Amino acid sequence: MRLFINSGSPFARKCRIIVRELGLSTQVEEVPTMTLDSVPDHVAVNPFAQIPALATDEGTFVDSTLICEWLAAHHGPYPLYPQGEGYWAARQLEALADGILESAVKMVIETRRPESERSPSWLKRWEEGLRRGLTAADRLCAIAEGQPGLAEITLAAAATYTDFRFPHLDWQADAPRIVALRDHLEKRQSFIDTYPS
Ligand SMILES: N[C@@H](CCC(=O)N[C@@H](CS)C(=O)NCC(=O)O)C(=O)O
Repeated sequence: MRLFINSGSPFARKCRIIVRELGLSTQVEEVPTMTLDSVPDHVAVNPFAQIPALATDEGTFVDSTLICEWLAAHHGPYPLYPQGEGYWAARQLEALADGILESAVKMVIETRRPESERSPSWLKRWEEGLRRGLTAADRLCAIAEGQPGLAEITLAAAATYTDFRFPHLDWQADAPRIVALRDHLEKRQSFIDTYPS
């Protein structure tokens, strides 16, 4: 299998963590990819020239959550979500965590534009959304022992990515449970191996 990634991408990191938690590192070749180059090999797998993208003998997949679900279904079992009672709360937490990531990634893209093309009002809107997302996710967040679910993985990756790109945001006092979850999960080998750079 080939997984198109880059070492900073938090969406790719979700998949890279699942690959490691599943013990699939030797079966998944990580292909470092410059998305803006729209390399034909990459675009053939992801028409949007985004990462992550997964090529397998059974087909190609875009979208980090779908890729994690496919890997867990075909190379698991892996407890991506709790069964029963906790399922919808976990999916809601995951959606909030993905929303935090989307806000942060949009801010990164905007700050990379030439200054004359940047929109301070959109940057402000995305930063406000990111802050509200962290506060909302903090209310649902808890630490569980054992292999982490996809909601917890995504939220911890979102917290680390926010600090990696925007160390000045100073959000931690508003989301202490997320800080504790992040500090707990970043000690796992799968997280250490994929720390953004
Ligand atoms: N919903 C997608 C989002 C993927 C995404 O936004 N990837 C970013 C990198 S973190 C990307 O490829 N950006 C380059 C671009 O959009 O051109 C997922 O979950 O995989």
